[in-house]
Amino acid sequence: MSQLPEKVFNYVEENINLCKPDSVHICDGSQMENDILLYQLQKDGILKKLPKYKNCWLAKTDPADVARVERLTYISTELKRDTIPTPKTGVASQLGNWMSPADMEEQLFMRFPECMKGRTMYVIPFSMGPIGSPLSKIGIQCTDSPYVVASMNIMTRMGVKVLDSLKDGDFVKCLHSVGRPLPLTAPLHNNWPCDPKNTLVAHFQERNEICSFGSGYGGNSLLGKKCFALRIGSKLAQREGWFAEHMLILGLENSKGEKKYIAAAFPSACGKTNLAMMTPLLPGYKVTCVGDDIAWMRFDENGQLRAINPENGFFGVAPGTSNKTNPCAMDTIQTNTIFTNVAETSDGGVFWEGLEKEIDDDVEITSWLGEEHWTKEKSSKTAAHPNSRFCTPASQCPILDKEWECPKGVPIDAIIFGGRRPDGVPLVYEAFNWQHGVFLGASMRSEATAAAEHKAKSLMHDPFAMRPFFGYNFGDYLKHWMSFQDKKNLNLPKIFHVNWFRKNSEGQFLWPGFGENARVLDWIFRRINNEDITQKSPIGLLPKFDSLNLDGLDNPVDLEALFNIPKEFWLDEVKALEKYFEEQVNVDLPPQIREELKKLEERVKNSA
Ligand code: GTP
Ligand code: SPV
Ligand code: MN
Repeated sequence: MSQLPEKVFNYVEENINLCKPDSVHICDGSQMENDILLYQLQKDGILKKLPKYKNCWLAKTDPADVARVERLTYISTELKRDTIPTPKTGVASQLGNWMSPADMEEQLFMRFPECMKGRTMYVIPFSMGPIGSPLSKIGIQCTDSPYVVASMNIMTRMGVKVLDSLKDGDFVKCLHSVGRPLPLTAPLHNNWPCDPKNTLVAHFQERNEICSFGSGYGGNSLLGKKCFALRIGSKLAQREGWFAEHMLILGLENSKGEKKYIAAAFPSACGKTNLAMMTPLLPGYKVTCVGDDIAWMRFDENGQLRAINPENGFFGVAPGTSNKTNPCAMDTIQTNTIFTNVAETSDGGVFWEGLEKEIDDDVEITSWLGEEHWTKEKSSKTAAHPNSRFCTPASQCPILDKEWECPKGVPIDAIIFGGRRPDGVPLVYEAFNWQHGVFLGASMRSEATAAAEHKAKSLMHDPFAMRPFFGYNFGDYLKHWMSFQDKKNLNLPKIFHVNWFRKNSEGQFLWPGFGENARVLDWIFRRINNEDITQKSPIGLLPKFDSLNLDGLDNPVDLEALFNIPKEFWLDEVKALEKYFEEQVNVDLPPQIREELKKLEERVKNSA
């Protein structure tokens, strides 16, 4: 304790006085510490060893604690307007939840005092981004969950070594408790302590502080991820002139050895991990992975946009991951991985929807809910929870980019937006310019997924894939993005929109997706080189006839169905966007976005 820098010491002491843990453990980040922790987690029945693999573990949570809780996630600023745009009268904001710092203090005071009694408080110094990179930031998380420590050890650079680069500098304060002091007053489910009734995830922007109570799961508890890297991060980025985004980063190399880096924002569970690790099915191309979820980006002194991945591991959606769809992820998770809420097999392995063809016929499956001899035919429930995840070290990814820890970041040549759009939205199109590109980000919509508490299948607005993660007023966020248009000597990347999820009238995907998405990346690559392969459409630049490389595709695709732009659909889309912007962003909407919407409407109206 006494070796901690003074500011850190004071923060830890405050938390000890508030939460009253029985003991305190400062994480050194060593292998031995991790081994002991995993042993303890196993002894306490929180993790189960998976003997089929090396150092792999299974956690099953309380079934009431399986995803982020957006409605219990708040940003606290003195002025409400600094957190969310004032919606139109009578409309509830969908762009985040605000509470005044005073009211939030009161809420926290009802939860945190003595919340760690009988437990150990772990102090985790961690770096988001390579240690010492000028783009990196440091956090200190105090938590009473050893599962969180083991996960943070994978997801961040963690341990006392981080404190060297802190010196007198500032850090983001992160306090987390599962909210179940000992002795327990009610039994646990699956030995998973949590307090869903009192869950609260709070962010104080003015003092770079996060307090999370009651949930042990994912983005609620691994505070470096969504809370720090996106919500606090986006605010830091606005103040300091950079971007903190819900984006993957990939490297793309063609057969001539020419290389580009691309960042892409898709909403949760819409394909970032898959794209970041894809095995291209278009010969000649190589994809390398820099990050699968979050990008911190800044223009350098030459006006080149550069990105780092602030994370150190992947917290990826398990269902749908297989050797067919994502062999690189499958390779990555064979060792040193913590699985949460997946099903287990009688040979000591894991199972989830999508692995049907990859398990032996004679193994038995036990579902995430503990249903033994689970079969698809017999059971009404899925084997794995739809938001079940693997937590695995990035360093194990077979296609990890050589420059992934480069302190100055990798140069970004294109930005992609996308989502799950069953109708009307073409496979790929390019923005006319930066302003139109920002409009495309602002206009993103997608089918709801299991990564949060929403009902699936409804179409939700999810601008920039950031709706659950904005750290400040979305109108101001748009102004921040727009501000770069007028800055001198910036090499603004081209912006694209993709949709792997368009369906035919039978409800089948029109595009094979996964490794075949390399064909779309190829088109984007050639556009970065300014090849003349576009044609104008009312919504943006579409691939010229025949410019998308379809050579060697297993099954023919219906290009007309993939690329047509139905006039009625787009007139409705314009109306939906107009309503959304008017109701949700209201007076905070930058005029340029309103202008782009008007121009879109005109172009669609005047189209054939
Ligand atoms: P978060 O970690 O929640 O941010 O999700 P993500 O954006 O990383 O999504 P991920 O890559 O894990 O994919 C989520 C789901 O989408 C999985 O079930 C995938 O199988 C599916 N998916 C990914 N790419 C494609 C694609 O190109 N086509 C189709 N049809 N499905 C895809
Ligand atoms: C997401 O929901 O976008 C995730 C998972 O990446 S979580 O860490 O739970 O936010
Ligand atoms: Mn994500």
